[in-house]
Amino acid sequence: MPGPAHVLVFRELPPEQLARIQAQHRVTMANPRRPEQRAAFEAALPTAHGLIGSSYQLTPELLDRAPHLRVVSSISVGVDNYPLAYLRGRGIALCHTPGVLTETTADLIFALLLATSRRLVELAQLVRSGQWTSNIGPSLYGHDVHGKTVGILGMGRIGQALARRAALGFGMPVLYHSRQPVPPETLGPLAPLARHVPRDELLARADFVVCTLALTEDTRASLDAAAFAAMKPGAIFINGSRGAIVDEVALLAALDSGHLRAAGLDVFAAEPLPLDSPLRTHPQVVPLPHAGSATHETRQAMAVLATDNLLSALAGRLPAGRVANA
Ligand code: 8YV
Repeated sequence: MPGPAHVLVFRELPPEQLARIQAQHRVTMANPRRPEQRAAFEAALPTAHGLIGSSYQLTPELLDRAPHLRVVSSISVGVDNYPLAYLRGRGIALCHTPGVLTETTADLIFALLLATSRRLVELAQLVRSGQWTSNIGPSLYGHDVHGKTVGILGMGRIGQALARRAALGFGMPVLYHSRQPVPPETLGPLAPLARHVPRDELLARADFVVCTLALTEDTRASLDAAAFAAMKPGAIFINGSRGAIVDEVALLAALDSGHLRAAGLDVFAAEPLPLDSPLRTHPQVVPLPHAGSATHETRQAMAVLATDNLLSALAGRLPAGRVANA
């Protein structure tokens, strides 16, 4: 593309990444999630060649207002905020940041397994509130994590990283369900330890059911009342991918009935979680603010890769993080 482009930055970037873009292109900073910046965001669309950001649904209606758009670079691995077919139809490159957040996100998901099963939030609150006045008794005991069966829905990079932690670090039998079994050469040391099973078998046998699925039309609301009912009594449900995959009303019912022991949730159908959501204060829920990739190291790596992707695409080169089939 001859000459400088116009780049619309719709999520805050680290200053040095912003400077890399400003060194080559004209930049407009406008985060539409901030109501006072929405007008500036929409005013910049008609002349934008590139968009970089995350956490905002870019609809075809919005993108129709950007006739010169050549690339959307998302600071995320998930691409559920973007209309893939529409972008493909217009020949607009969509880029994301796979790989750089895998281990960080798997760490947090595994922390949710430990926090729910060992009741870490309750116990910390007991101490913080000054109520630790004697040895804790059975009413505050948790349940072991090591040696229990973990069932992973979706066995992509994050699912496999989680399986490694579980199988190799905690001696946990691993069951997983995905469209296709993962080739043994890809699983590596996990190959003899992680079994691909039908979804219903996973739900019926797992002590921990962990969702690492991408949000697609197939997975939207797929974890519903029937799925929760199929889970083992006393199982713990963990969601580290997208809230819209879960029927939250059905999840609450499964917790309130006592069928599920607990839920660890880093993602919700509406984010930030509305104050009136019963999931926010439910005694058996450990709720986190979509913090999967939220470490200094990883958010920096995501910003660098997203900036690389944007600059490559605007220079007519194939970006490393180009989303396949988009
Ligand atoms: C992002 C994530 O931080 O990468 C993803 O898909 O969910 C997180 O790492 C989040 O999307 C940004 O809002």
